[in-house]
Amino acid sequence: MKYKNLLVTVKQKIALVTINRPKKLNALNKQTLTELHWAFAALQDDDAVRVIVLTGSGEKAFVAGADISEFHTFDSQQGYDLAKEGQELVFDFLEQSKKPVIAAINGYALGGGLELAMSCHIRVASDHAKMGLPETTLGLIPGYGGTQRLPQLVGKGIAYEMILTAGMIDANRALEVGLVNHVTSSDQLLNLSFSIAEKVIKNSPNAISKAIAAVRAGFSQGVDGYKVEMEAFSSCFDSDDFITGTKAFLSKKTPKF
Ligand code: DAK
Repeated sequence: MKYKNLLVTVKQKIALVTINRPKKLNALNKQTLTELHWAFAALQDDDAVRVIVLTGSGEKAFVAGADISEFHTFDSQQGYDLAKEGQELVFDFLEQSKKPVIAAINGYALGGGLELAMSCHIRVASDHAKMGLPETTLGLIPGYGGTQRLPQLVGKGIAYEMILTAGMIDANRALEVGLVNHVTSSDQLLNLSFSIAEKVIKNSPNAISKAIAAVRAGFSQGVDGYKVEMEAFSSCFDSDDFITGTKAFLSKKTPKF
C-alpha cells in the first residue's frame, strides 16, 4: 500500500513503520492516524511479519503530539468523536495487536505522541528523547488514553505530576520511572529495538499473542485477567506451536516457530 505520511518496510520478519512528517515533528494529523490504522491492520494479516517497530522520521521527534492546527476549532462533540475514533482505530488497536509493537522513541514524544508510544508493548528511547503530556497547556487533558496508560506504567503519583505540570522528562528519568524499558544512543536506537524484536521472533507467535491479550486483560475494567489467562493458557495446549516447542525441548533442539 502507498502511504503519504508513513514509510513501511519489512526485513527479516520485522516491520519498521516510520511516521514521516519531519517538518511538523511528525505531529499526528487525521491522515497520519488513518494511515497508522491501515498499516497496522495490514501488518496483522501479513505472515511475513512477526514484530513491528514504530518510530518517527528525523532525529528530533518521535511524534510532537496531535496536530494542533487540526483540532483548535473543535467543539466538545467533535472532540469526543475524534477521541473515540482515534482510541478505537489507532491506540487501542495497536495495544491489542497480536504482534508485539516496539516504540523506538527517537526524540520528542509529547501528548498524542507519548500516548502512541504508551500504546506499544515495549518502549526504547534514544538518550536525547523528551517525553511529556503538555495537553493542560492547551486547555485540554490527554485524549488518546494518556490519563489511563501513564498511571498504569509509572504509578499515580508520577502520572499526576507529569499531567498536571505538563512538564517534559528526559530519557533517563523515563527509564527510572518505568516509562521506557531501555535508553541508548540515537545511532543504536533501531539496532537495540531490532535485537529485542529478534529475541521475540524466536518464541511461539501463538503464545505471544495470547500473552499480550492476557496482560492487557488485567488492565481492562470489568475483565477478570486471571480467567483470561487460564483460558489463553489452556488454549495453547491445542496449538501447533506447543507441539513444536515441547518436541524441540525433549529432543534437545531449538524450536523453529
Ligand atoms: N502540531 C502541529 N504542528 C506542530 C506540533 C504539533 N503538535 N509540534 C510541532 N509542530 C510544528 C511547528 O508548528 C513547526 O511548524 P512550522 O512553524 O515550521 O511550520 C514545526 O513543527 C517545528 O516545530 P518548532 O519550530 O516548534 O520546533 P522547536 O524545536 O522550536 O520546538 C517542540 C519543539 C516540540 C518543543 C515544539 O514544537 C512544541 O512545543 N510542539 C508542540 C507540543 C505540544 O503541545 N504538542 C501537543 C500536545 S497536545 C484529541 C485527542 C488528543 C489530542 C488532541 C485532540 N481529540 C480527540 C480531538 C492530543 C493533544 C496533544 O497531543
